[in-house]
Amino acid sequence: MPVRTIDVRERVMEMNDRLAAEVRRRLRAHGVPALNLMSSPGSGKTLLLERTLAALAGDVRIAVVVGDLQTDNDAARLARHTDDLVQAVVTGGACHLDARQILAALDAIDLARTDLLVIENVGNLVCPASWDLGEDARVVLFATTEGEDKPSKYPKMFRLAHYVVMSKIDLLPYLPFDVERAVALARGVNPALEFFRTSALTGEGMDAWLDFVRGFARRAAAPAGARERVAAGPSPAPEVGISARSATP
Ligand SMILES: Nc1nc2c(ncn2[C@@H]2O[C@H](COP(=O)(O)OP(=O)(O)OP(=O)(O)O)[C@@H](O)[C@H]2O)c(=O)[nH]1
Ligand SMILES: [Mg+2]
Repeated sequence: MPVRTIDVRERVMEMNDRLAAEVRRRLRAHGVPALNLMSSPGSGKTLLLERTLAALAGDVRIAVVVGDLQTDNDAARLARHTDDLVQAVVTGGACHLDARQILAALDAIDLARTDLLVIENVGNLVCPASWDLGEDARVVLFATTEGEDKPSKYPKMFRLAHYVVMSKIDLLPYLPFDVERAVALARGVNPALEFFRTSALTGEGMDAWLDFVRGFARRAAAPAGARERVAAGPSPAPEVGISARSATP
């Protein structure tokens, strides 16, 4: 009997691409841009988001979808800082969010009164890179506690990102972390990357990040033609409309 081989992974990724396109279509229909926040576990995604929600309350209406392996701890932390919706996705062990989960979360979000969607992905520097969620731009947090070499060790995450938030800079006096080398290694992987340097704890560098978030929400709400050009921010996005299939590890 002939053996038929089915590339399951390929099909799963194709399906994700289709669902991500649907997420993108729905968000664009409402002029809502989306950021996908990714990093290793504990790099500071939730604290950065907590501070961002608190600082921009009453200014930018931010809806949040947050993925967690097992708990809704992060969703509970974030919900304390916003009246807008925080949608928790417990992935049950999966190491990344996928577009189907974002699409389901959108059903519970009032997009007509949302200026910006921020997705906090599952803490992982590998899996989330391969999954297009329908975002306009990808932000990777890169904590000073992680060592400068992370862009070289996990190049795909940095290659497909648009922005890097170098987090926990308040710890620099205590760490053998060379910021310039870290930036150079990241730019070696992706020369188009733009950097922020923040401490969500002390507030250092947060103004530039908050200006960016404010601007990202506003510019992307511009009329369709302009939106296409600006949704990914001030610099040309390396790969807008990231294809999950072309991004397999
Ligand atoms: N010193 C310092 N600590 C920080 C900073 N940002 C976050 N932290 C701390 O780092 C730890 C992890 O922060 P989280 O915001 O939970 O990190 P996360 O990336 O959301 O973690 P996961 O969702 O588990 O992947 C917490 O104890 C934070 O208080 C910072 O700028 N400086
Ligand atoms: Mg978190």
